[in-house]
Amino acid sequence: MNLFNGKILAVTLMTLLTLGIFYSYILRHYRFVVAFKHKDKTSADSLKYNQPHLTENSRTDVMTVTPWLAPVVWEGTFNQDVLDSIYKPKNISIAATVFAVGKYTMFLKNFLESAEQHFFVGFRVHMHVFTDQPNEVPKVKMAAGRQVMVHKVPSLNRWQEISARRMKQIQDLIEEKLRGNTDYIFCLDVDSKFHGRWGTESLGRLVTVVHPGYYRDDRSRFPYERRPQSRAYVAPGEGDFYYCGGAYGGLLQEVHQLTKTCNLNFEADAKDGIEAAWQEESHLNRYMWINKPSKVLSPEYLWQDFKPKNPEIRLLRFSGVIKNYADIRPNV
Ligand code: UD2
Repeated sequence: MNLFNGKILAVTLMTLLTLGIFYSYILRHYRFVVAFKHKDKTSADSLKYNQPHLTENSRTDVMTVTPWLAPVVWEGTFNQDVLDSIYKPKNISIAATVFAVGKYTMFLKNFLESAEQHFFVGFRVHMHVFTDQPNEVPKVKMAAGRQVMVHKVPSLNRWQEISARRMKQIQDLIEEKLRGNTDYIFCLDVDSKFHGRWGTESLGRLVTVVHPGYYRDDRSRFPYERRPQSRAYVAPGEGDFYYCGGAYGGLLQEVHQLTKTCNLNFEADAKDGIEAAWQEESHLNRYMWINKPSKVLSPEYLWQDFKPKNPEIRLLRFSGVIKNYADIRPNV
């Protein structure tokens, strides 16, 4: 009898154990199915792409990370599908500013049309055009979720002022119109055209572009402001790269801090009767020396049409057009 009861007990325990294992398997499988069903199709984990290898580098001909560990973005260093799949579900909003004062309105059509083809395609973009002649802003067909917004600004009779005053107007735009509805902002020169993708790979906290004219040079040749009495001063033996005034950006609050600081320094210099060698570009360079950018864009992101393409430039994305300064600027 005892033996019989023992056998029943053992069989019961075995059955319960088997059922338990089977139940936990079903439960795990069921959870997996549920998770799979709810998976966002645009998220990175649904993408198939080549395995990244720590012992391989896709670009060995150029610097791909700065000494302060900021990525330097070149064609071949990123996977655009992975990046887009990270930012797409976030529904980010990107603002771009562009100034066209006086004869520079002639550049707007190409700038805006090429931006539609290459600048954050498929994302929410607001192009903020600042001009003294709103009637001269061309009507450009924009994709859904993208818009041109025109802001009237006074015409000035010195190109140096037009260029430098942009910082204050960008600061005001952020404070008055963009806070709370925009994630990232890029500030761009109008006398330029997009030729290739400029997208999510360029996003970062504080983003700047290395100037195409100086990236192979020793820093002693960079055209930094060299007079110590200017707030844009960079001492000999200092400075990382020479950055363009024609393209920079990042998170809204970071660009706010940058434009506010550069503008304050520009104004304080003006009170002292000094204008930095390259106006706001000099102040930007000083700022980036002190506040290291979190992402550095290679000169693919602002080339100059008059320069032959160097071999390290595998994809030209944005480039300054050839222009006759004497014809288009209000002063020489
Ligand atoms: C460089 C910089 C520029 C700025 C300037 C120094 C690049 C590619 N460009 O360009 O950003 O830092 O040095 O001040 O890095 N503008 C007008 N109307 C005018 C004059 C200028 O709208 O009459 C605006 C326009 O948006 C133009 C920008 O100011 O793109 C810069 O002026 P620029 O292109 O004449 O200056 P540049 O070529 O010396």
